[in-house]
Amino acid sequence: MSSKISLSRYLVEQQRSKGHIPADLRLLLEVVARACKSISHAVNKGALGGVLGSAESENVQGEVQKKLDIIANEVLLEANEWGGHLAAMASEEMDSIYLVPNRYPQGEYLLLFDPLDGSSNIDVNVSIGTIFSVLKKPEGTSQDGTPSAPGVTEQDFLQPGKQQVAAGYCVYGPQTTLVLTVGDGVAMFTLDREQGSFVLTQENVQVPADTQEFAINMSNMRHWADPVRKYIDECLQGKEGPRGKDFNMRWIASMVADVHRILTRGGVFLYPWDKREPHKAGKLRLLYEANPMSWLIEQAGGASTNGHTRILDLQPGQLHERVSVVLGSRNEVERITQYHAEI
Ligand code: AHM
Ligand code: MG
Repeated sequence: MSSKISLSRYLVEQQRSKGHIPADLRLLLEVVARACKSISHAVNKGALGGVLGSAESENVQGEVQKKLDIIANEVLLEANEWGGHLAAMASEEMDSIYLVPNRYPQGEYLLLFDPLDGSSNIDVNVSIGTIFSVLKKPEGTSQDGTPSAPGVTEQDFLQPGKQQVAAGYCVYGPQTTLVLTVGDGVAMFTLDREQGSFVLTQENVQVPADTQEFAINMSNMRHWADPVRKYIDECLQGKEGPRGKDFNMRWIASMVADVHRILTRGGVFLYPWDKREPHKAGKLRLLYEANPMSWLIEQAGGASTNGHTRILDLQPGQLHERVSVVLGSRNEVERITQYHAEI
C-alpha cells in the first residue's frame, strides 16, 4: 500500500479530524486543484499547443492579455460553475463578477483568482502560477444594516483578507506544486504526473524569521518612497553597512514563484507604491494576489503589510483594488514597517 498522501486524502482527513473543512469547501478545493492540473498541462505544451503569445485583448486594468491568461480563466470558470459549491467567482481577468448560471445549484462560497500570475513570463518559459482565495458569501444583513440583496453582488466580495476560509496557489515551474492553507498551517503538494494527482510533499511550512535575501524590481528604485529606498540601500551596503551582513537579491517577476521561494527558504518580497502612477496604491491586486499570499505567509509564521497596516486587515473598497505589498520573513517585514512609521 502506498504511504503517499494525496490532496484528496489530506482534505478528507482535515475535514474529519480537525473540522477545518466543510464538505462543500473540500469539493471546491478539489475542483480548483483539478483546474490547476489542466492549466499545468496547457502551460507544459507551450508552443506545441499553440497557447503562447498575445490574445490581442486587454483586461479591465488595461493590461494586454496572453492566450494562456484567457485559457486559464476559462478553465477555472468551467470547472467551478456546475458543482453546487459556489455562489460566484471574480477574476483579475474579468471586469465584473461571474454568477453561477441559474441552471446549476448555488453554494455559499465565493472564489477569487488570478488565473495566470506572472504573465510576462509565459512566453519565456519561466515559472508562472494560479493564485486563489475563498470567501463565504455574507449572510443576513449588509454592512449598512439593510437586508442583503438576493443573489450575489460585488459588495459580497469586498471582505478583508482575514475572513478568507481557504487560500493557495499552484506554481507551474520545474515541478507543478500546489500550496494551500485552510487556516491550519501551510501544506505543499507536488503533481505526480504518472498518477495524475497532487501528493503531499511538505506540511507545516515555516518561513524563517530572519533572512539575507530580498526580492524587488530594482529598476523602479528612482520611483520608490524613502522608507523602501532606505531599507534596500542598507541591504546593498552589505557587511560594510548598518546591517553588518551581505544580502542576496532575487526577482522572478512572478509573485507565485517569488513567494514560493520565500515559503521554501525565507526572504522578503516588496512590490511597493511608487511614483510612476502615484494615484495607484501599488501594482498588485488586493483580492486576487495580496490577500491569499498574505494569509499563506502568516500561516507559515511570516508577516505581510502595506507598510502601515497588516494586509489581512484592509477593508477592500473595490474588486480590482491595488495595494502596496511587503511580505515574508517576520523580522525584515517589521523593520520595513518601522521605517514607514519613522520616515
Ligand atoms: P500579472 O498578474 O499581470 O502577471 O502581474 C503581477 C506580476 C507579479 O506576479 C509580479 O510580482 C509582478 O507583476 C512583476 O512586475 P514587474 O513586471 O514590474 O517586474
Ligand atoms: Mg497576477
